[in-house]
Amino acid sequence: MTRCYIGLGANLGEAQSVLLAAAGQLEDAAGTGTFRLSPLYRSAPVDASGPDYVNAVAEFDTALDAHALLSMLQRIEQAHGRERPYRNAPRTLDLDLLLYGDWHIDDPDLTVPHPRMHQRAFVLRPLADLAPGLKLAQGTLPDLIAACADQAITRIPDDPRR
Ligand code: PH2
Ligand code: MG
Ligand code: MG
Repeated sequence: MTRCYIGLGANLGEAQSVLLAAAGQLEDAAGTGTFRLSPLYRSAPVDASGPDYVNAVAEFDTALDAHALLSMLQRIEQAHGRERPYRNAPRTLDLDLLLYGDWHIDDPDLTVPHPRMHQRAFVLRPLADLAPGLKLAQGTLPDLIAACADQAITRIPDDPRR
């Protein structure tokens, strides 16, 4: 089994429910074992425009290899796309493979660790909630988080119903 971290993002009107539904699908697909979802964050778009995003990170152990995991993420993204055909936006949900064990993968369709994760507060903040001691090649999470202090991000209060 390999411990993986998945970045979840959505910026539709119902972004939070989309994201929580996707997290449930990830948990189901992950099967037995640990599954943890970080707190949710609202974040201003980084290198993008449009509404604010809801972001989170999921952690679980998987028996899938990295490419099979990527296919699973794409299937879940597509399922949400198909459920909202009236939207013009091509992407209603973004599931990014951030970390796959300590693997380094540099394939045309998959780069792990995610090449921009160390610069994005919307990844680093929820990742630090789950794994505060984790170190990336670029530095510790607290140091990397301090370096993107200019990015607007707030934690969404926990919903006691979930
Ligand atoms: N995803 C992007 C580009 N910019 N900004 C925020 N705040 N959250 C995201 O998930 C995000 C982004 C491309 O995937
Ligand atoms: Mg992304
Ligand atoms: Mg993506």
